[in-house]
Amino acid sequence: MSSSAAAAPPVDHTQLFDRIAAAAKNYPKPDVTFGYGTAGFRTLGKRLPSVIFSVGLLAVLRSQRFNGKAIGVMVTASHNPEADNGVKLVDPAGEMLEQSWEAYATTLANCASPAELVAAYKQLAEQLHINIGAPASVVYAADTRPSSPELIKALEAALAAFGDHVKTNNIGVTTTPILHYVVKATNDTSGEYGEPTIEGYQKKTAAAFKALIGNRGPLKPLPVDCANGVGALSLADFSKHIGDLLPFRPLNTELNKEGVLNYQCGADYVKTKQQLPPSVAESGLLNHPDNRGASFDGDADRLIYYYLKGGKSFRLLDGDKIAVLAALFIGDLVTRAKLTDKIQVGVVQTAYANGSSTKFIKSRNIPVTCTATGVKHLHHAALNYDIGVYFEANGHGTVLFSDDTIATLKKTEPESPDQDRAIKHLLALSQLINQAVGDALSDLLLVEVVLAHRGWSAEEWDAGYEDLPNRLVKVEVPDRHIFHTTDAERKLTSPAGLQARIDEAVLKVEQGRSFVRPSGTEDCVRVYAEAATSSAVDTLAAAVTDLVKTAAAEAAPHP
Ligand code: G16
Repeated sequence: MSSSAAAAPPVDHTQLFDRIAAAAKNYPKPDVTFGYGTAGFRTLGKRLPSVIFSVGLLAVLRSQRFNGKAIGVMVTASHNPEADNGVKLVDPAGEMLEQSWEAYATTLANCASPAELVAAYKQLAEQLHINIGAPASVVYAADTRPSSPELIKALEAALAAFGDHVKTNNIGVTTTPILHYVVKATNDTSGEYGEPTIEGYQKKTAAAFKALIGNRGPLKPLPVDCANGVGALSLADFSKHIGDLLPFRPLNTELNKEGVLNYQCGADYVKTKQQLPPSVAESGLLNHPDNRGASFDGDADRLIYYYLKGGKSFRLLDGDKIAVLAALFIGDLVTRAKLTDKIQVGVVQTAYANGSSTKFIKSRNIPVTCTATGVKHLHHAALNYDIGVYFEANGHGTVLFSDDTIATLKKTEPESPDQDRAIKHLLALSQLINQAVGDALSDLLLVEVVLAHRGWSAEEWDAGYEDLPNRLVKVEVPDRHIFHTTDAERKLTSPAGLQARIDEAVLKVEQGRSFVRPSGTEDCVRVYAEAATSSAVDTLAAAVTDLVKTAAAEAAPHP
């Protein structure tokens, strides 16, 4: 492996296959069927070495498909428990792997022996007309999980089989969004996106943040729950670039203690339990009504805000609230920039979006699209807008500015100082917000910018609309794969008859809505319910959970 990929001698295919087979022997496949899910492969870390090895092979093929552009490999299980791990591929523009290739990843991951793997790899290359001797480039990183170093070794073993034809860049332990950024920046031939390094990300983000805050700083200290994950590192690094402009109060920053990653902390905990992590509550940092706090997840691609109303009662500011805050602010800037005829702002959500948020956004004449769960689906839909604001309720999301929008902003001659400021702010936002993928740190800075510009506290931000009471339940079932959905995952097509029973339960409660879908990252089925009152939503969530358990038990094979 080296940086001289283009100059390497031709590849002897037979020798390459032999090297792959020899290396693959060290990574035998366990007796598990793997599937490329919502965000790549996810399961117990100890089951994954063979999968990571096969992902290394696919990353090389994918890069060759794009004439040697860099492909990313991220080793992480994000919000999952510490014992889990995962891996996903990142496409050249920093986006999630194109969906048609997910099936190829699954095929390679399920090869039972080195010989089968080589045969499948060879067949895939032939089918896709890819020259396996062509140069390739792979950028990779991992989060802080204990199983990550072993998995990185498995990835490197696969890449090493290609010798000098594969250029590699191990950027080390970092967040998922930074890996996406580095991939995008590496492939950006214009050189405008930023330096393709972790430091380049920090510098670019800090410069945009400083420009947007201007003389509105320093901002009030912000407690940030880092979920005992890699976000703690990037937050500390970033802090050095902005000094006291936004003083962080980092919490849950234990990276070397066993069992603490995502445990009783982090964005998923807050969103699911609808309460402060005990550590944040105990810190007392939120006791003042004007204070706000934020939680990342284990790889810092999700962000949830919260505050204590009156210094006491917990209020959640989730992905929906962030989407509304961002969309209205950006919409106002577009109006002030006098570009409403050229730039359309739209919002993309999933079925998990609170019904009140969707209603509120529509009431402001902002179009809303609903997609299936998974950043890949939202990102794709957001590209249909000039400025696409996409957020999952769980705190995953970003804002995408189309190339045409950037060009329009750059070429518009302002006729007033206010129009000039609005254009400059929009351009700075496009630099601040990670254009590759949802990013907890850059989203946090976006929220802080909007609050500073509006002069709002968290409570004022929250005042726009009232969430309908809602519940999110994880239901463990013998086989989640029997659950199939349609209509952006809002309806079940199987098990037979279950959807009709859910519909009946929904009709019994005021403003009821509920849906069921299999998780793509955990071994469970997720039940979402919302209704007019807290007791009604409890009743609905319990009823649907029971229906799911009964249907799953009926479908399970009897001993
Ligand atoms: C991943 C995906 C998200 C998705 C989440 C939960 O998040 O990137 O788009 O919302 O999984 O998915 P599911 O309900 O299918 O388990 P993360 O933070 O784990 O990478």
